[in-house]
Amino acid sequence: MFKGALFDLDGVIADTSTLHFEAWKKLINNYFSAKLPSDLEEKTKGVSRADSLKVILNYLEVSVSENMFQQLLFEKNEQYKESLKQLSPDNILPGVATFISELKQQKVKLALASSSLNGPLILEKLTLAEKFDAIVDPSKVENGKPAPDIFIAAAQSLNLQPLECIGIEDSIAGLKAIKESGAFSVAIGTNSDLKTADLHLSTTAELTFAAVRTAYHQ
Ligand code: B16
Ligand code: MG
Repeated sequence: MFKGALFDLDGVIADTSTLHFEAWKKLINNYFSAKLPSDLEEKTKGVSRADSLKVILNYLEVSVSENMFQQLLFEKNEQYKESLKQLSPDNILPGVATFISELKQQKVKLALASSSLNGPLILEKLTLAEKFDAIVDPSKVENGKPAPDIFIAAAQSLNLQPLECIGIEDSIAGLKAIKESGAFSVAIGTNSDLKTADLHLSTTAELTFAAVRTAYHQ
C-alpha cells in the first residue's frame, strides 16, 4: 500500500487553474493589447509564475527588460490574488474533500507539491491546511515542474521514498515530474497526454481511495 499522497493544488484540489489564465489574459491585454489563445493555458499549467510568463512572451514574440518582467509577474499575482478573495470551501473540486478524508482514515500522509507560492493561503481559504502533514515551498526547490524535484521534496518531507507515494496532477508538466520522481502517477483531465499516467481519470469526481488502491496494486 502507498504511504503518502503528494498533491498538486491548482486543478486538482481547487478550481483555481482557470483563475491563473484569466489573470494572464487580463494583464497581457492591458500591456500589449493582445489576446491569448486558449491552447496556451495548458502550457502555463503547473509551471512557475516566471516560466508561465516566459511561455506567454515567447508566444507573443516580445522581449522585455528584467524590470518589466518583474513588474509583469507582480501585477499578474496582484490580479490573481484579487480573484482569490472570493475563494471558499465551495471551490474544492468534486470528490476531493471525501478523498482526503479517506486517505486520513487509511493513515496515508499528505503533502502539497504545488508550484504556487499562494498554496498555503489557498489551503487556508479552503479550510484544508490542517489536513496536510507537509507543504513544500516551491521557492526552495531548485528546478520547477516538469523536473521531479518538488515531488521528491514532498516525499522527503513525509520521510518517505517517492516509490511509496502516489502523486496527483492535472498538468502535463506535473505528470512528467511525478513520473520522473518514481511516484505512482494519477492524472486528472481530458488532455490526451494525461492518459500516459499510471491511473488516468477524467475528473476529480472519480478520485476515490478504492480506485487508486486498485490501480496501485495492478
Ligand atoms: P503562483 P499547481 C501552478 O499551481 C499553476 O498550475 C500554474 O498555472 C502557476 O503558474 C503556478 O502554480 C505558480 O503559481 O503564481 O500562484 O505562484 O498546479 O502546481 O498547484
Ligand atoms: Mg495543477
